[in-house]
Amino acid sequence: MITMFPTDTPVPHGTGIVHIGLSNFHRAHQAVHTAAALASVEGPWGILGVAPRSASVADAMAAQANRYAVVEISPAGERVVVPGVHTGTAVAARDPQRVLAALAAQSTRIISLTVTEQGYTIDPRTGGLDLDHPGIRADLAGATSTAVGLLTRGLLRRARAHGAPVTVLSCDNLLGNGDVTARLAREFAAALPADEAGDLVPYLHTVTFPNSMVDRIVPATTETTRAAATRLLGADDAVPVPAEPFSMWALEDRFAAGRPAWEHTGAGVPGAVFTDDVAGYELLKLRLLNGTHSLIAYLGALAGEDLIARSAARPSIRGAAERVLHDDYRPTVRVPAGIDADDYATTLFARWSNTALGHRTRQVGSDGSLKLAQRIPGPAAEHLAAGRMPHHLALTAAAWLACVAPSPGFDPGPHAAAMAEPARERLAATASGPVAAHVRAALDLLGDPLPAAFAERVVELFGVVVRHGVEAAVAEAAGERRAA
Ligand code: CS2
Repeated sequence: MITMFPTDTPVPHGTGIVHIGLSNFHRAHQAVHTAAALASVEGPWGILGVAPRSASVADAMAAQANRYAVVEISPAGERVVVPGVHTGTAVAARDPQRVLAALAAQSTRIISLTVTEQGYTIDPRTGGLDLDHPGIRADLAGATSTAVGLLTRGLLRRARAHGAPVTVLSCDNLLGNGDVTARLAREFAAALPADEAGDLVPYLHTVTFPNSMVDRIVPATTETTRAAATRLLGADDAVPVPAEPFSMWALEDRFAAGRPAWEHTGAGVPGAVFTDDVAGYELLKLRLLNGTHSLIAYLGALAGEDLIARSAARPSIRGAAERVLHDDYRPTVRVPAGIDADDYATTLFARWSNTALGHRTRQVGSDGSLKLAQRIPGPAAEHLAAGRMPHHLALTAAAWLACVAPSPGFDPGPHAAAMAEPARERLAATASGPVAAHVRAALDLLGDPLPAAFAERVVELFGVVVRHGVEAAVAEAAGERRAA
């Protein structure tokens, strides 16, 4: 039996969007903003939600007429929104031909992505496509196992079938996410056999790749989320999504074949901002929010905290977070017109203090080698070039390493152990050797080579964390104690 939840959103006519990555984030961000847009201006903007591999969310949504609840949670209370904008779901690994056909359909005007930092198969040394990645190698030979392979093969079909315009919209936390996606698609196309490349390369020039900044804290679904959804909907939902009330989206208005009226407020979220200064929004968010978030997560996990809100409530971690945000990140960003940096920072600390949300340190701490590549080397290089040591960026790197590849004999605790880290094995290989070499190998994974002085500071702080713990390392980074 199909459960229909009540929704204010009219069922969209037409599926103008194919979205790759049926994550909680997509379902609580782009889907809700699309519901707001459609409530104001109708259009063919239904979304086909494509899960890359796992069928669980796709199948559960299909059994619920593609609907689910977004449960907004804050200490002030709970509220439910049912976006109702998906017109179908698919699983790429199970049904690649159906997904390729949808990507190639003339009615598809936007292909959007939330595949997380690691889903882009980037080589951190070049910032371009990792042509040695086994999935990319398979996809160049005809498979569709990676997001870049799937997307680009879909675009090749479009080029061959009709050449109708389309926009590719990345909604992940990557600096210049549209530009990066365009580069990856071009590099994939260039590596294809000559006949395929010959058809695809000219078509790619017609595809637009707007940059976008996305922001909403969206934890993993738990039994608490399900219970809240049941209470608020009066029906069971197998796949509800918890989210904070805050949501923000800033995009470049470069859409080759139209777009939903995302500038409209509704469904509990403010309208998206269309701007030529997405870079300003991205830097502000990736550094002040995501960078500081990482430090709170790693220090918190090491201090035994399961939740971000409880970590941020510890005076020492709160102090370190203030320092990394104000001393190390803020001087490296140009605040976009209309945003007050002090208010922005104050709001961040309020968002991180949402005790009801249940956002876990292990979630923010996962995939650190890929996330920190976006959060540490750029701002660190700026400070070091100006002759200043960014102590709290060094502390972030040290705390990450202590969580995912500690020295033998140091137990980082269960929350650190539960963090996913694709480079865990590689990092483990150097963990029992000299700390300087271990730190160097870890920093190399983050890309941009940083001056030796930064690595030395990470070595010192890593030593303090594993010998004396979080409080001592925070004091050391703040200059209140000498390295022991
Ligand atoms: C977090 C982000 O997991 C993380 O790395 O920093 O997911 C963060 O919650 C979102 O980007 C908020 O928009």
